[in-house]
Formats: sequence, C-alpha cells, structure tokens
Amino acid sequence: MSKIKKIKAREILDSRGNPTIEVDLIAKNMIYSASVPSGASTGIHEALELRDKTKRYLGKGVQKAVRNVDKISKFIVGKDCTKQKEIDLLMIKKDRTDDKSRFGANAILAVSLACARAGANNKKLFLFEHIAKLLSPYKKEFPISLPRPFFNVINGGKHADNKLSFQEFMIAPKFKTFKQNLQAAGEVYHILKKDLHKKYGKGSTNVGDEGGFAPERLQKSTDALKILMKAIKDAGYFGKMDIAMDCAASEFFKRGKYLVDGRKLSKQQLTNHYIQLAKKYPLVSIEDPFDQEDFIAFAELKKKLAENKLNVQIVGDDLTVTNVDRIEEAIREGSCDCLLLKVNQIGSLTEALNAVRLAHNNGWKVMVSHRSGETEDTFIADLAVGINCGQIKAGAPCRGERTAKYNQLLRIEELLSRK
Ligand code: 2PG
Ligand code: MG
Repeated sequence: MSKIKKIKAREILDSRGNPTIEVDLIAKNMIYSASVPSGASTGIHEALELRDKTKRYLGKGVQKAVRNVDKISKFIVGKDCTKQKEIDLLMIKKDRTDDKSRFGANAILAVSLACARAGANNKKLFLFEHIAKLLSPYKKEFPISLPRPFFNVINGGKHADNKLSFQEFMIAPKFKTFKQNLQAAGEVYHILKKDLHKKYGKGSTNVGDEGGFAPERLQKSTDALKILMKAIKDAGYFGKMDIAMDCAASEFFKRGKYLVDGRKLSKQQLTNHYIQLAKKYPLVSIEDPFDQEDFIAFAELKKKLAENKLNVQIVGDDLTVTNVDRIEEAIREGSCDCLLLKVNQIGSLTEALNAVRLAHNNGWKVMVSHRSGETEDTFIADLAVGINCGQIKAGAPCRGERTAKYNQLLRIEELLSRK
C-alpha cells in the first residue's frame, strides 16, 4: 500500500505548440509525471478534451483542466496508487458524464497515467510489467515482445499543408529485433529525403506534424507509394519492409463522396482504389478507409480484400475511438480486424485496457498509437510492450516527441535481453 500524497497539474506545450496538461503525482516522496497528447484528425465520438476557449493560446489553453485536477485530487489523495482500476473508476464516477466533459478527458487521463507509473514503482515493477498485470491480473506468465513499428514517413491530410488526401504513409520493417527495425526505417527515411528532393525539388522535404515529409508537389496516393517503394529499394530493403496507410477518410468525406487525389469517389470506387493499391504494393494495413460512421463500408472492404486473397488488416481509429461500445458495433458488423489504441480517445488506462481485452477476445489485433500532437512522454512504448500487442505507430523516426517512444522501446528491448 502506498498512499497518494499530492497531485498537481500544469499547462505545458505539445509538439504542435499547443497547450496540454502534465500532472505530477506524489507517493512515498517520489514524483511521478505524465502528460497527455492531442489529435488533429479527431473522431467525433472521442472523449472530450477540455480547452479553455478564452483568448489565451487562441482558445486552446487548458487552465480549466489544470484546475479540475485540483478537484480530482480532493478525492484521490490518500488512495493506494497501486489500485489503478479503483482510482480510474472513481474519477469516471465523479465526472458523471459519458464523454468526461465535466473534468475533461485530458485532466482524468493525466492523473490515470501518472498513477500507473506510481503503481509500477511501488510494486517494484517496470511500467510495462505493471501494465501486463493490470491487463491480466490472474495470469502467472507474461508473454512480452517488442511491437513491430509503423513509421509514418509521408504526411498528408490534416497533418500537412499539401494536397495528399490520405493522412499517413507508413513503412513497417520486418526484422527480428526492434533495433534493426529502427535502423532500417531511419535509413529509408534519409534516402526518401534525397529521392524527394531529386524528384520534386526545393521545399519537398519539409515535414508534417508527425515528422514525415510533406511535399507540396506530391499530390496523389499512387505517387506517394511509388516514391516510397523507390526509397525502400534504394536503401536495399526491398522485400524486408511492408507499407501501411492511415487514410483518415472522415476528413475528405464531403456530401456523400470521398475527395481523393482530385477526384470525387463513391465508396464503391474508393473500395476498388484500395484493392488496386493492395494488389500493386506490399500493403499490410489500412486504417480508417471510410467515414467514421460507415461500419458497413469498412466491412465490405474487408470482405473484398479476403475475396481477392489480399492479406491486409483493417484498422479502426475514428470508427472505434478506443470505446468498447463502438468496438462492439464494429465486431457485430465485421468492420475491422485491428483496433487502434489511443488512451486519450477514451481518457483512462483502465478503459483502454478494457478495449484491448474486448479486441483480443474477438480475435482482433491491436496497434498502439501516438497522437499528431505529442509530448515527450514515453508511456505508449511501455503500453505496447505491456499489452503484448505486437504493433505500434509513433510517427517518423525523427523529431524528439516521436523518437522518445522509439528510443524507450530500444531501452526496453535491451532490458528484456538482459533478463
Ligand atoms: C491518427 C492520429 C495519429 P491524430 O489519425 O491515427 O497518427 O492522428 O492524432 O491527428 O488523430
Ligand atoms: Mg488514424
């Protein structure tokens, strides 16, 4: 038993230069900190990120959420920091809303994550081990492996000031160790930079929100995939790397049509476009291929891919928003076979772990994800290892807030190899 002595919050800046919340939680004279990320292409069913909507920081201040942590601390101080579920459920109960709009999902999550760090240390466990035990309290043995990383190296959609409709073009190396995967991705990233410069000239190697390149003159998904394949070949990794896309399709769904690469497509036409891409490129994962309300279109694409014997996972992000009710609906409709797990979509570690259990129990895979607005917090690296999900996306192998996660995975891999 280790009692929480004090909880204090502050406003800090995220990687896009917007305010976000950081919490310090004190237990046994140690300080445990956690901060929360923030999305740009957010799903409409996500828990509420509380913003001040005053003049400061163009409305994006989080001083209200900071003050709400004071309110939360009144009923959390004195509790045992190893009782993650009890603490999360108490915050949810006191919030009394479905979307955490009273305290703000950002305020609740920061406390939840800091509490997990304190709980781990008080149980003398690494954070990933503590998470593994929270996920499966009755298991004795924990299969723990490093996740396969998906690096977002070309940015479009809401994350870049260019014309690419699809938001993320990722490379997913398939080496045995995380260290090798990181090296391969780093090399391709630099070769891609040279190739882009050569083909599209000055300004083509500026980067988007997640550290991937955002060339203005690269306007079509096929052009992005072509140059990506070239970089993979030039770097000597042909056949050793797959490709994934996050289309974030809700962002280009306008009046019943999808505006893709300068064309207006029906969902059938867009389905065919995906099938063609999957036939031509080593595509293993497509996230949010359709609008966030269209469970059926997701399911039809999944069926069509199977009919064509194309082994591509369909990932739900804006569709499922780490919310068990939405995931249940996606399971009923057969919409996806992989859950994108974002802790701040739902607002507490306990609920995120419930989402993982539901996904795994129904044969889905899980991919842990960062947000486009990130902090230096490395929590999701430990989360991906702790739940043993096998997949993570944390942006390009570049920019501190992205490499923080990848570097933490390097440390965990080293640590596990010594055990
Ligand atoms: C996504 C994420 C992270 P955002 O759509 O998967 O890459 O973007 O945080 O802007 O929602
Ligand atoms: Mg997404």
